[in-house]
Amino acid sequence: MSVFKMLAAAAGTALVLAGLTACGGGGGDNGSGCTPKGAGSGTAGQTVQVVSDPNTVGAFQPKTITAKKGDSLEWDFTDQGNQHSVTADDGSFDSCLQSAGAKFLVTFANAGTFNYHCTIHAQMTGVITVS
Ligand SMILES: [Cu+2]
Repeated sequence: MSVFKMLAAAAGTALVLAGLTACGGGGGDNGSGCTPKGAGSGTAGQTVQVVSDPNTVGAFQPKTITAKKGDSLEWDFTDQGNQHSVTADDGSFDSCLQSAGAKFLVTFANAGTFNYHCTIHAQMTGVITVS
């Protein structure tokens, strides 16, 4: 019985702490702690589909894409079953997790090779080469 009492006491303490934390937290984000960044505006020259895939849960189609400096690329989220993100490996852009129907547009002002991935599916990767 003494063990049970200790567990009950610990649970009570945890509840109090959780309550304090909730009071101190400010709202404003989408609940996942992710704020989209790097989104551009305008018209996309090319579109990458974010689709479901039987082997990797999701995939970017096409996986590799080439663009010219100043071009904009748009990602269209079409996977009805899972959320995905378009997240630059270097952190320069991040769509955060999105559901089917969402779109994310990035303008590439500089030449270079930009690797990106989905934050929750390690096998989902893509590469943009800007010249
Ligand atoms: Cu994904």
